[in-house]
Amino acid sequence: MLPYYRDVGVMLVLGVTPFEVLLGLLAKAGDPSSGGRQMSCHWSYPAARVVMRSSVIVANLPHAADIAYASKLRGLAEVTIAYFGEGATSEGDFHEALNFASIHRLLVIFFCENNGYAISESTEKQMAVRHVAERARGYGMRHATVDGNDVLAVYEETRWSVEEARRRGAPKLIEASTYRLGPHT
Ligand SMILES: Cc1ncc(C[n+]2csc(CCOP(=O)(O)OP(=O)(O)O)c2C)c(N)n1
Ligand SMILES: [Mg+2]
Repeated sequence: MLPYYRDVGVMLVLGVTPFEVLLGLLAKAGDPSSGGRQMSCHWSYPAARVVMRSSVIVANLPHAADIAYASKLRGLAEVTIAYFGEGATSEGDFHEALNFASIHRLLVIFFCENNGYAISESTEKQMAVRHVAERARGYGMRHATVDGNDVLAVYEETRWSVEEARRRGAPKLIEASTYRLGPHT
């Protein structure tokens, strides 16, 4: 699991407690991600197989493809999930990661949380397609769109996609549509 900095929800589902989230926000030694040394929400949680992300947008996607490649070489049915914003899809690493995952038929779910903005750039200003999911076709990859404000729909789609990845032996791109209600940070 390679979560994004928006993924408090993902981390709570994986077993991180609200108290531990607050320890991270207040840079306390008990913060499970980094002992309070990294910026908050830069998750790391070895017990749940969560890999620490860097602050560099999209860098977690090639890492996800590489981890899935390692799983394949080891003959394991592990599925890797990487989360990111729609802004990440305008950067080169996004395309390299999806291309690599598709060619090698890796068990990786690319999960885009499209909140309409990348800091101050609206979606229309940074991509010529309406939906991030449309980009999957260029890599011969399956895709799905889901209402990102419907937690049960997101859970269902994710669960289904993990099983589908194992069954088909192939990656998938999910786009969850949501809206950024507040400022960037
Ligand atoms: C490579 C890189 N460029 C720029 C930044 C600065 N930056 C941090 S968050 C962000 C916007 C990301 O937008 P999006 O991917 O849509 O995610 P969101 O914050 O909207 O969830 C940018 C440009 C960065 N961290 N890394
Ligand atoms: Mg965004």
